[in-house]
Amino acid sequence: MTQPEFPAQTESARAKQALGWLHTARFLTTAAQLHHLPAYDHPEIAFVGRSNAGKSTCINTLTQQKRLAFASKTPGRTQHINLFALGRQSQTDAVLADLPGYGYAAVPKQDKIRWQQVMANYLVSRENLRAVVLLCDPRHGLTELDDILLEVIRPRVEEGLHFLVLLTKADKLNRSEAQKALSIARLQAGGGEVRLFSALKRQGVEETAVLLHDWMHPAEPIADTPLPDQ
Ligand SMILES: Nc1nc2c(ncn2[C@@H]2O[C@H](COP(=O)(O)OP(=O)(O)OP(=O)(O)O)[C@@H](O)[C@H]2O)c(=O)[nH]1
Ligand SMILES: [Mg+2]
Repeated sequence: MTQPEFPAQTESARAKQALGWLHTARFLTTAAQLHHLPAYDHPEIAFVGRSNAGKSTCINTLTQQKRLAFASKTPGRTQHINLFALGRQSQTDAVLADLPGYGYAAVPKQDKIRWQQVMANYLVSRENLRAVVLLCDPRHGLTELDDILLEVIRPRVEEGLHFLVLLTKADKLNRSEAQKALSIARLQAGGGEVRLFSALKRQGVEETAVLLHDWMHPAEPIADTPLPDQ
C-alpha cells in the first residue's frame, strides 16, 4: 500500500509551502482613495465582501498572524484599503488587499455610495488585480450588493481574473446547512470557486492557501517534493 501515501505527502507539502508563503505577509501601505494606491506589477489578491463578513479575520488566519489586518466586532472597522506584501526575504511576489466592507447600515448614505464607487473603480481598473476573494456569511447568503459586485467583475473573470467565494463562519452551520450553502453559492458564483471557511475551526484554511499560492505562481514546480523513483 505505498501508492496512496505519495499523493497525501504531496498535498501536505503543497499546503506547507503555501502557508509558509502567506506567513511572510507584512504591512505595505494603507490608502483611503484609489489614486493613493501604489502602482506596481506584483499580482494583487483583493478580499471583498459585506462588512463583518470576516475579511480581516480571514487574512489573519491565512497569514497566521494575529493582528496583521484589523478585525473587529464593530462592523465597518476597515475603512481604508490595506495592502500586505508577500514573498520571502522582502522580495515581494504578490500583495493581499483588505478592502472595507460594504452594506453596513449605520454608514451614512453618501459615504456608502462613495465607497461603492471606489470599490467598483478598483475592481474594474486595478491593472495588477489577479484574484478576487469574495467573503460571504452563508447565514445571510449573497446579498444584492454582492450581486452587483459579481456583475462588476464578470467581464474580468471571463478574461481570466481568478475568483473565489469563501463562505465564512462555517463553524456556525451544521453539515446539511453547509452543503445547502455550498450548492446555492456555486449556482451564484458564475464559474468561480466556492469553499467553506472557518477561522475559528481552521476549516478550509489549507485549501484556500494552496489555491491562492497556485494562482500567484502558475508555472512554478512544487519545491521540496520528492519525485518517486523511476
Ligand atoms: N464564529 C466565527 N466568527 C468569525 C469568523 N471569522 C470572523 N468572525 C467574527 O466576525 C466578526 C467580523 O470579523 P472581521 O474579520 O472584522 O470582518 P470584516 O469583514 O473584516 O469586517 P469590516 O472590516 O467591517 O468590513 C468578528 O467578531 C470576528 O471575530 C469565523 O470563522 N467564525
Ligand atoms: Mg475588516
